[in-house]
Amino acid sequence: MNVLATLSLATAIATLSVPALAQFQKPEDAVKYRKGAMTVMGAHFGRIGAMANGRVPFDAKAVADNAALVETMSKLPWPAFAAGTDKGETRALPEIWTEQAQFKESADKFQAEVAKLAAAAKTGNLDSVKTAFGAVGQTCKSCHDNYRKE
Ligand code: ASC
Repeated sequence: MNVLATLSLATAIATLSVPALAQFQKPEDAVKYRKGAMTVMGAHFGRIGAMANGRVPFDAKAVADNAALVETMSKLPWPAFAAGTDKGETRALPEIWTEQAQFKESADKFQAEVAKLAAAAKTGNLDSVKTAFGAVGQTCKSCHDNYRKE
């Protein structure tokens, strides 16, 4: 095998097989990362909420832009719930690690509803946005109820 092929194979293997925590130097970094991702996501979700709830005038482009950001952000927190990141300044409950399949199912459901919100936002139809916004909010809430300390 030539050098380039060997290198690219090594890179591919490293990307696939490195445990999630290896993406972070220390467990605290993973905690900070996932909190940051949640904060940014919540900020953009909240801007849609302000329009869905009529507190701010509906602006279809702003909704679509914010929904696209929420969709991108929705993919980010999960690898940061790596093994060994249950300590420190976190409200994450131990069930995240003892019920990993259910936790993943909740995260997947959330991401699926966010994708629907982004699709609804592209139509520019306020009623569709309201419905999809509510469905996403339910998935936020159920995961927080089950997996986040008060
Ligand atoms: C938000 C936000 C959450 C969810 C949740 C929905 O805007 O920051 O955590 O909505 O409150 O129930």
